Amino acid sequence: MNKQAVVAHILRDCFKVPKYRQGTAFAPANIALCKYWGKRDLELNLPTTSSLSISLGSFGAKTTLYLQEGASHDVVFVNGKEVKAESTFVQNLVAFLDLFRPSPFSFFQIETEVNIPIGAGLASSACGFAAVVGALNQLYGWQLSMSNLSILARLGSGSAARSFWHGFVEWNCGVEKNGMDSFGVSLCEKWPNLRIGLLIFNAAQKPISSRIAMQNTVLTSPFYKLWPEKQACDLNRLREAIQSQNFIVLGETAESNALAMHALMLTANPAFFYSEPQTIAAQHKIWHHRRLGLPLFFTQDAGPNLKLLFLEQDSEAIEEIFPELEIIAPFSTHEMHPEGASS
Ligand code: 2P0
Repeated sequence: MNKQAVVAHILRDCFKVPKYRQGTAFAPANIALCKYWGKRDLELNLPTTSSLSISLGSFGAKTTLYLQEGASHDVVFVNGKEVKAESTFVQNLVAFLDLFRPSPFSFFQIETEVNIPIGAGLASSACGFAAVVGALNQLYGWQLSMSNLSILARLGSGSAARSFWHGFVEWNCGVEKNGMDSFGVSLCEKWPNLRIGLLIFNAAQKPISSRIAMQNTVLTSPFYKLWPEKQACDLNRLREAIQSQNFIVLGETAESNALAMHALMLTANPAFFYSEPQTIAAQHKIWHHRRLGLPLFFTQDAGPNLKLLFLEQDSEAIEEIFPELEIIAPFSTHEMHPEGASS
C-alpha cells in the first residue's frame, strides 16, 4: 500500500478543497524515552516496535498554511525567512503536500515558527509534520480524529505520530499492513515535577539523517534482532514507572534504551556515532554525579545533544553542574490538546 491510498482512505468523506483561507496549528516537539529505531514498512513509516515519548510543552512548531491561487510552486518560510526550494527540508515538505493538493496545480504558502533547533536531533521533523497536518485539518475543515491526524503525520515522518498531545504518548507499532492501527495514544498520567533539560552542544544539521541511519542499522547490525525484545521490556518498565511515578526506574530505563540504540549504530556497517567529545564528557559528568546520589539521567537521539531527565527539586543542583541547560517543565502547559485536532 502507498501513501496516496492511505490518504484517500482517511479523507474519503472529507472536503477535497479548502474550506477556509488559512489553517494554523501548533504541535509540540517530543522526546522518545523508548525509541523508534527501525521500520517494518519504509513507504508508510511503520515501525518495527512501539515507542513512548514525552512532549516538550510549548517547544515545537506553529504552522500556518495558505492556498496560493495562481502560484507556480510552494513557498516555505521558517521563522520569517524563506527556505530555498532546493533544500532537503523543502523538498520533503513539498512531496508531503503533494498528497493533499486540491489539484496538481495548486500550491501552498507555508509559514512555520519553530522554537527548537532544526535537524539537531531535537525532533523538529516530528513537530514540523504534525503542525502541517494540524494546519491542513483546519484549512480544509476536515475535523479528523486524533488517531487519523497521527496516521497522516506519520506518513511525513514516523515520530510525528507522537506530536499531537502534551505529556506522555505511546505510538503503537500496529500489525496491519496499511498501518491503520499504527498511531499515537496519549497516556493520561501527569507528572508535574518532572523536568527535561536540553543540553545543546551542536545545533547544526546532522551529517547522516536518522532515516538513513535507522535503515542501515536494521540491514547491517547483527544485534538488531535483539532490539524488539529490549523494546518490549523497556516499554513495560516505562509504563509502570509512569503509573507509579517511580522516577529512578523511568530515568534508568530511558537512559538504557538510548544507549542501546546508539550501541546498535556502532555495530552497523558502516558504523556511525552521533556523539561528540562534549556529549561523552557530559555523560561521564552525569554518571559521576549520580554515583554521588543525584537522581539525574539522560537520553540521546540521532544527534550529539543530550536531554536530561530530573525532578524539579533537583533543578538548582543540576543547573550548577550544567549552567547552559535549558529547562522544560513538560506538564506546566494548561492547553493539553494542541490546536488542530478535533478531540
Ligand atoms: C525517536 N528518532 O523515537 C527516534 C530516536 C531519532 C532517534 O524518530 O524516517 O525523523 O522520518 O520516520 O521520525 C527520528 O526519526 O524518521 C526518530 P522517519 P524520524 O524519536
